[in-house]
Amino acid sequence: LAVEYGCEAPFEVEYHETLPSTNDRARDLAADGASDVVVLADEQTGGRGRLDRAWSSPPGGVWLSVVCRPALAPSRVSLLTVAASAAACGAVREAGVDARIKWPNDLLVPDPDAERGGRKLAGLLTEMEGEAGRVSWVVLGLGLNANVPADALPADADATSLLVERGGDPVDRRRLVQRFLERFDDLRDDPDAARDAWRDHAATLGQRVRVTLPSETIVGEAVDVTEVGALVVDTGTERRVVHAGDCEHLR
Ligand code: BT5
Repeated sequence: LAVEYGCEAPFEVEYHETLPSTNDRARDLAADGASDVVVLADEQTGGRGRLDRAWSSPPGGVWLSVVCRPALAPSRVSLLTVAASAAACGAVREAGVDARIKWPNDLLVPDPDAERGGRKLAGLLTEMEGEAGRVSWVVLGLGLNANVPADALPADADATSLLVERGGDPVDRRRLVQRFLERFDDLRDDPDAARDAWRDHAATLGQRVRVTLPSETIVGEAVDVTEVGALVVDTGTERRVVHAGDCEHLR
C-alpha cells in the first residue's frame, strides 16, 4: 500500500489506489478492532451513498472513511456526523471554496441556477455497530469531489467539484485531508464547538424545508440543530425535532 497522505492528527492512514468502497474496508477493519484508522482511495468502484444509493467516485476525488470507537451512546453518534461535516466544510473553505452544509450530510456550493439552490460537492455516510446501548464502532465515510473534472461528475445530480469551483486549479488533496482530520479530531470531543462550527457553515438554517421521513413529511422553517445534530423544524403550529431523513430546501 502506498501511503500518499501524511497526517499530523492521531490517525493512521491506509491508502489504496482503488477499492470497491472505503466504508466497506473500514467496516472490516473496525470489526477486527481497529480504531482511529483512515481508509483512503483514489477511486471507488462501488461507492455507496445513503439508502443504497450509488456514489460516483472517479479518480481525483477524496474518498475516505474514518474508523472511531467513541465513548458515546448510540443516540449521540450523530454528533460525529456534525463534527465531520463542519470539519469538511472548514477544510474546503480553506481551499477557497464557499461551501455550506445542507442537513444532514451534504456540502453544497450555493448556485441560484441549480434546482436545489446549490450543487453537491460532498456527502457523508455514517455507519455504526453497537450492542446493549453502547457503540462498538463508527465508520464515517466522506466523499468529496476534489480534483474531479466536470465531465467526470454525475450528470444527473447537480454536482460540482473543487477543481471546477477553482477554475481548473487542482487542490492539494494531501493538505485537504490533513486539515479535515485535524479539524475533525478537535471537534469530535467537543460537541459545543462542533455545533457552533456547524451553525457557522449551515445552509439549512433559516430555510423553508421539506423533510421526508419513512412515515411522514414535515414542512416548515429549519430553525436550529440540536446538540446531537437533529434538525429543529418550526411547522407554524409546532416545533419538530428530526433525527434523520431526506431534506429538501424549498424556495
Ligand atoms: C451521500 O449519500 O451523500 C453519502 C456519500 C458518501 C460517499 C463516501 S465516499 C467514501 C465512503 N465510501 C463509500 O462507499 N461511501 C462513502 P446520499 O445523500 O444518499 O446521496 C447520494 C446521491 O448523491 C446519489 O443518489 C446521486 O444523486 C448523488 N451523487 C452520487 N455521486 C455523487 C458525487 N460524486 N457528487 C455529487 N453527487 C453525487
